[in-house]
Amino acid sequence: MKEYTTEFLRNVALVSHGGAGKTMLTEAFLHVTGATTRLGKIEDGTTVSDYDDEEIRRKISIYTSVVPVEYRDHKINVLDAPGYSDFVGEAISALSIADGAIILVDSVAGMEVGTEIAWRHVDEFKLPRFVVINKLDRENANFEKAYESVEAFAHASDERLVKAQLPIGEKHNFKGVVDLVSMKAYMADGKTIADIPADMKEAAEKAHFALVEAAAEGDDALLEKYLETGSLSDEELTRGLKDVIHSGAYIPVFCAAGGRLIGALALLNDIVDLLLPPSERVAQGKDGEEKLSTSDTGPFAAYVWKTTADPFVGKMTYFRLFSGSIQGEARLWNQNKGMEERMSGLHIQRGKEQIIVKTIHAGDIAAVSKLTVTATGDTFCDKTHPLTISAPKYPAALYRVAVTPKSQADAAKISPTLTRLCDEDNILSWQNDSITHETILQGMGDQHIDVALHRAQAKFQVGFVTHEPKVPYREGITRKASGQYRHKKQSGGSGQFGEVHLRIEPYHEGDFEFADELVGMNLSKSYLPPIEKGIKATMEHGAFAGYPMSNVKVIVYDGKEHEVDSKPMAFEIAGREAFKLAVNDAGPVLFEPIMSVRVVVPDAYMGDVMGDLNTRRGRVQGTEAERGSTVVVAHVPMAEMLRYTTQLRSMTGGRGYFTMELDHYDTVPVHITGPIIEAHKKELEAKKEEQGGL
Ligand SMILES: Nc1nc2c(ncn2[C@@H]2O[C@H](COP(=O)(O)OP(=O)(O)OP(=O)(O)O)[C@@H](O)[C@H]2O)c(=O)[nH]1
Ligand SMILES: [Mg+2]
Repeated sequence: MKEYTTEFLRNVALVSHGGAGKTMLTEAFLHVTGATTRLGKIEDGTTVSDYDDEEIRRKISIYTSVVPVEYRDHKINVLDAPGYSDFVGEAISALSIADGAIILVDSVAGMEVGTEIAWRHVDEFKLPRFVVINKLDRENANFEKAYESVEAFAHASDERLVKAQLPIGEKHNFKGVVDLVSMKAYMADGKTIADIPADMKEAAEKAHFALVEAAAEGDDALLEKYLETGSLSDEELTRGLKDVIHSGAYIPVFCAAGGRLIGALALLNDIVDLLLPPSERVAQGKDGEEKLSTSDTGPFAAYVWKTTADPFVGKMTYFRLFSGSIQGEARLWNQNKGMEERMSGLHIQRGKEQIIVKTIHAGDIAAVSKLTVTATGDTFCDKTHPLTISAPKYPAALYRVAVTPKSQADAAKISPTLTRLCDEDNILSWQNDSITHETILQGMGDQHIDVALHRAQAKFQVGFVTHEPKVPYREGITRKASGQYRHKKQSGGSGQFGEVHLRIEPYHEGDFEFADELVGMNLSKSYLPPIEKGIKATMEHGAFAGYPMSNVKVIVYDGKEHEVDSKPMAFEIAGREAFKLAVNDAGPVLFEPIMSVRVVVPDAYMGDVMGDLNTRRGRVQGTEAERGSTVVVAHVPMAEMLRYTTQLRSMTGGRGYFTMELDHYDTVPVHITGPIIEAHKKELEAKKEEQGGL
C-alpha cells in the first residue's frame, strides 16, 4: 500500500441504528475502488469488515473495523462501527478517533432510535457529519419521507440539513444519484457519469440553489459574491460547503444503496472534497493541556483505542497517531504504564488482512502486534515530552449476570478468562461479590454478555453457565433478646460440654461488637474466643436467611463448664446455637440494597416509567427536564432492577436509558422476606441432598 501523508487522510466513522447498511456500504467502497474483486454479502458472511466468527454467525457487526479505502490518491479510513445498542462502546471508540461521522438512515424506517442515539454521540465528539439515506433500492423506500423524519429531528435541536444529492428513481428503480455540487448524474456504480435526467432538471436546479445558498454562509466574501452575482464557482461552492459542514451550520444529506453499489463512488468524492484531513487534538502535557496540530513534525502522540488478545494471532494493539510519525522498528514509550515497549513491525488492518507498512504519518490509524503491557486507553509518546490523550466516556454496564464454570475443568480458568475478555472491551467488567460469593459479569445487555461468553468458549475453550445474580441482602435484628444453649455429648470416652448464656442488641457504631459481663466462676474467660468464633462464623453465613448479618452487639453474661469435657469446640457450637436462638427473638429482618436510579426518557414515556417504578417499590425523589427528555430520580430496591436494562428498552422503544448506584440499605418488607427465607431453606436442603448423594 502507498504511503499517505496527513493531508491525504480522512478518518470517518459510520454509525447508525442496527442494520442501516454500514458494513455493506464499506464493502461497496472497497469494491468500487477496485480493492476487492467480489462484493461480499452479509448473508454469506463474506464481507471484509464483519470477519469475526461471532459477526458471521449473528450477521451483525459487533466490533469496529477499520477499513482503509484508497481513492483519488487519498486514504479514507472507514471505521465501520456496530449499530446495535449492546455494542455502543465500539461506536464510541470509533467516534473518538474519527474526524468526521457518516450517519446512515434506512430509507424505509427513516429516523430510528439507534439513529438518535448515534446522532447524540456524534454531538458529544463535536464531529462534522454527513447523513446518508441508504438502502434506497428497498421495496418501500421513500427518500422524501426519510429525509423529513431526519429534518424534524434535526430541527428540534436547531440543526439544519441541506440536500447534497438527489436519488434517481427509487425502490427497484433506483438507478443512481444526482450530485448537486457538480450537477452531474452518477449512474449505477458511479463509474458512468451522465447528464441529469430531463425530468429531474428542475428539481435539481432548485436543490442546487439551496445548496449554493448554504455554502454562501461559509464566509463573508462568498456571501457577498453570491449576493452580487447570484452564483458561485464549483471551487467556491466546495470551499463554502466545507466551512459550513465543519462549523456544524449545515448537515449535507446524500443518497445510496450500498448493497447495490449505488452512490458509493459519489459519496467517496464528497468525503475527499468536503471533509477535512485529521484535525488537531488536545492532550495532557507536563504543564497542562497541549494542542497537537496533527503534523509529522509535532511531538509524538499515539492513542490506543483497541486491543485484542487471540490465542492464535496473539495480542494486537490498534492506535491512532495524533501527532508525529512512526516507523516499524521503533521503541514506544507508554506514558500511562511508564514503560517502554519494543515494536516489531507496523501494519494496517483491512478486515482480517494485515498490510505491512514502513511508515505511518500523523493522523493515520495503524496496528502493532505482540506488545506486552499496553492496554486500551494508553498513550504512546516521546519519553522526554510526556503526553496523554484521555479516553472517551463509556456508559456504565448495568446488566449483571452471575457466571459459573460449565465443568470442573473450567473452574481454574474462570478469573484469567474473564480478565482477558474485559481487557478487550471498554464496557464489560467482572468481580466477585463478597456478600453473595458469586462471580458477576456485567455488560450492556444480554447480547453483549452472550457474545463475550461465546468468545470465551471459542477462543479460550472455557465454558460458562449464567444465572440471575442474587441480591446481596443482609441480615439484622431490631430489638434486644437473649439466648442460652447447652451443648452436651457424652457417648463413651471423652465427651463435649459447653453452655453459653448471651444477650444481643442492635448496634449502630459498627458491624459487630463482642463483650462479656461474666461474674463469678461459672465460665472461664478462656472460652470467650471460641464463643466469639462460633458467632462470627454464623454471622458471616447468616443466622436465618443465608445472608451475612451485621450491626449486632453480643454480650456473654453467663454459662457453665465441665472440668473434663469442656473444650473450645464445644463452646464454639454452644455460642453459635445460643446466638441463633437469640436472633430468633430479636425481631430478625432482612436489609436490602436500595439503588439511586436516574432514568432519562423522552417526555412522552414519563407516565409509563413512573407507573412502572411504582410497581417496583420505587420511591420517586424528583424529576428534571433535560433537552426534550425527562429525568426521573428514584430510590428502587436492587432486587427490582435486575433486568431493568431490557425492560426499560422495551417500555420506551429503546429511547430510555438509566444509571444507578448503591444508595443505602433498607428493611425488606415482611411479605417479601418470607419467600427469601424459604428459598434459602430449599437451597440448604438441596445442598445437603447433594452432599448426601456423594
Ligand atoms: N436492499 C438493500 N439491503 C441492504 C443494503 N445494504 C445492506 N443491506 C442489507 O441490510 C442488512 C444489514 O446490512 P449491514 O451492512 O450489515 O448493516 P449494518 O449497518 O452494518 O448493521 P450493523 O453493523 O449490525 O448495525 C443485511 O441483510 C444487508 O444485506 C442496500 O443497499 N439495499
Ligand atoms: Mg455492520
